[in-house]
Amino acid sequence: MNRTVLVTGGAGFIGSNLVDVLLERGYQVSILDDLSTGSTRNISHNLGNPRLSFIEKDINDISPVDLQGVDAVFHLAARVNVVDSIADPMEDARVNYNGTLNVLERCREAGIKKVLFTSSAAVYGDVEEVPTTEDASKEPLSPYGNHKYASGNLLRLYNQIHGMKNVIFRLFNVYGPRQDPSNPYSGVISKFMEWASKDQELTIFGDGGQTRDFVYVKDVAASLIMAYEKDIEGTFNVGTGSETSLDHLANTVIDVTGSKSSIVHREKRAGEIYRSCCLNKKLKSSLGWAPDTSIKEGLSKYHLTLTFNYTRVSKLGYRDTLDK
Ligand code: UD2
Repeated sequence: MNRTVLVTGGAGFIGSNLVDVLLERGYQVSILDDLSTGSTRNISHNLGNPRLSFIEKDINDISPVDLQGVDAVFHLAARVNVVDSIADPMEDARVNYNGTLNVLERCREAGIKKVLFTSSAAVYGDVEEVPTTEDASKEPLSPYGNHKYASGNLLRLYNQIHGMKNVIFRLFNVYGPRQDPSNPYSGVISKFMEWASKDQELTIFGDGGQTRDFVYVKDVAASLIMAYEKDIEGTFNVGTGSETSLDHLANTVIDVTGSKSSIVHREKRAGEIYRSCCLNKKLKSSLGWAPDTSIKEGLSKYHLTLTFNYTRVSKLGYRDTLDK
């Protein structure tokens, strides 16, 4: 197998974790990232690696030169803020839809045979079927979800018309090292971990009974690589298949971090779905393994990376998951 790959969004939260595992497994990796939300901080520990190159560029400007010698593209670059996508749907479309189209067009011209794309649970909207299968209805509630869905359709079209193979991963609530807690709409776990480390209150919006399927970022990275190495194709939910309530999450964060934080409940967020969880049978049967780090285990590993030398601990984390 050719081990030269390009990762769009490789300086972001999920992308940089993916790059760590790719390099560990001996791949030659190009990162293409415009650093709009990603950061060189996330990849600085790898910048001296001769098997890594970094191209600072918007996915709308990707050129044939960037794809020379590349066998497959992991397309992760995106604007991920749902609220921003409602405030500025044109910009969301420019990056999340047109950007994907440009990646596919340049890949077609360069003769690239496979694109692996990270879509989102946001394509389903407020679906009745929980746990949710890949075939559930798709009624996205935001331009972000809509553009992720439409981009998945582009990949299917490129498969039908040009024979380009694809993997579409619909990610549920991903958490772990390098998730940025600074935005009001950052992932809840990154915020809880930060508050807990300072013994500040953990704020739960609503009654705390709402659930999410929290999946550890290293499991997502390992699954993406397995999907490439096993040459599977198609659309897959990526989650643990377990629901965790926000009350349980907050208590587990306090437990794992040994924090003195208390928990407060505030008014629920408008327009929010109550339950979210995936059925991950399709991914499990196709890969023979799936993201299934328990919430307590994932939070403990995440906490370790915040507390001790990140690179050393993260390597242990990868070894754990890939050796399964
Ligand atoms: C997730 C995705 C989003 C989109 C959406 C689709 C993340 C970070 N976001 O949004 O991109 O795909 O799913 O359904 O994965 N909460 C609190 N306190 C806080 C912050 C959040 O209680 O300080 C609650 C929030 O009300 C919600 C849960 O935590 O019930 C998860 O919130 P989130 O913002 O991490 O993710 P979510 O599911 O809204």
